[in-house]
Amino acid sequence: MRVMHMAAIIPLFGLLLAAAPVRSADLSEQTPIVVDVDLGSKGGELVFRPNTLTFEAGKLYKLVLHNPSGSKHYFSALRFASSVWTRKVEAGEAEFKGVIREIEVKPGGEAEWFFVPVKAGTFELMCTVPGHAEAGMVGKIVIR
Ligand SMILES: [Cu+2]
Repeated sequence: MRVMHMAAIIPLFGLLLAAAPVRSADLSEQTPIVVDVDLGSKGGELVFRPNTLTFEAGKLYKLVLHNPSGSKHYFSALRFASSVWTRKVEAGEAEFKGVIREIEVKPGGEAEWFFVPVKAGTFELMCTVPGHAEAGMVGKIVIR
């Protein structure tokens, strides 16, 4: 009796598996959601614009860091950086793969950070150039 039940269940299970939709498990193959942020301003203000960034876990983002100012700035959010999976960073003619901790953008420069947030939380963002955070170059990043 027991053997007959198993014989009836196994083909059914196979049918369910065959009917499951085929979906790519490769999150890095998504089309990235583009988010732009300015580090500093043309007028020399020590700000991030916008100063609050919100991301959703599991989606691929392309965060474009622009520096329209005349001095270098850092995008530094260490706890945030360890809560995302970095696909790559593109800057100039180079592409960087691996764990990213912080990014410095030179005057007039730009960097593109491709990542998938993996852990929810609220994180502090700051520029680590001496005096900049104190002058207001701070922000907040939310992963939900
Ligand atoms: Cu700065």
